[in-house]
Amino acid sequence: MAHSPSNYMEDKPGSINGTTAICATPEERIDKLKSTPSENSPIDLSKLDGPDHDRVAEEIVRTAETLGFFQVVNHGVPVELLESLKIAAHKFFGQPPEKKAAYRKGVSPSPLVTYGTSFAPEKEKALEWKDYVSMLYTNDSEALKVWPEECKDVALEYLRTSIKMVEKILKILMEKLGVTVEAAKIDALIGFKMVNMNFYPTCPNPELTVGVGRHSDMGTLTVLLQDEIGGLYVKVEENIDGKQKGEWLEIPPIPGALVINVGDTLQILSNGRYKSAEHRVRTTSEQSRVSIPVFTIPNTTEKIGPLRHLVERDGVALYREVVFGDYMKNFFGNAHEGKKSLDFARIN
Ligand SMILES: O=C(O)CCC(=O)C(=O)O
Repeated sequence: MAHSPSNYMEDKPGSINGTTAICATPEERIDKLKSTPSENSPIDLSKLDGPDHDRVAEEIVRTAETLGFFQVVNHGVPVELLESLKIAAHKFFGQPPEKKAAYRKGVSPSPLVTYGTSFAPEKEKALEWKDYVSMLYTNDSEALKVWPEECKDVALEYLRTSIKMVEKILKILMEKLGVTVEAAKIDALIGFKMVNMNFYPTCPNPELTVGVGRHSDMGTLTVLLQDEIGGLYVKVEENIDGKQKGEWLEIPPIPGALVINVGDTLQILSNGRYKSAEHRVRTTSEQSRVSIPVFTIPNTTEKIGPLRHLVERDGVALYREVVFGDYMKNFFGNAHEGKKSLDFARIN
């Protein structure tokens, strides 16, 4: 590949200049023809408040136990806000490179805001074809003070409204594990919150690159808004509903819907019952794409391990107890490599 995206920010010597830096290795490239779109209908969360509560709750549990990925509608995040978020993301990334570079690691005026490219550029064999801005949440007034002007108001409203939905879904998933759900426990599991905005510039040769490499999320639940371009793929972990283990399903954009995925923390807590979802992103040559995840993550001091009664029931613990801060350090210390992040806690 001769050239990098026009507003790609990475300038480390020896990385973006070499052709290998942005060409994914053949086994990591995404063959669109070797994947099928997921046909799962989105789950209507408003039905949790009516007579269909149990059926909808069961559907959430079942998808968390199988694919670890589902889409939701009537989720409580206003649809107009979703549109404003996409506009704000384009506004942020459409700025001149030097404006965005002001938020790079090491120079950003606040440790809560980081602008970067790829996941762990110094570790990856090939850079991901994306830029991102990451906004860590501590409290409203700090967010409004230090998050980028172009997107702070909508990002904060998105965080507030999606957290309510996350709490609802998490409560259902924890209850199904037989856990009495105290507000404090839920708070600890999603104590650390972050809104990211991802920008995937158009790519002249999408078949040679990756937008985001294969990975699972480290946290509890992730909420994702994707625009109408498409390109998000999830790996089928076990044969189910006519889908074969190892197959990649495309999660099609659905207007007004949000994508939810299970993270490693829930897989560990549930002793493997809930599946953190391995996913990746393909770029396109036609239009740039934006996606906006909200990551909900345990507090760094929280101890994460399989729930005791599940270990008793299963007769074996699949994971050891880890302090979440250590898990996180290991996660960020390595390049994306599927669900390898879970090995840090796995008991062989
Ligand atoms: O862009 C997407 O659809 C997914 C992004 C993602 O996986 C991430 O930011 O970790």
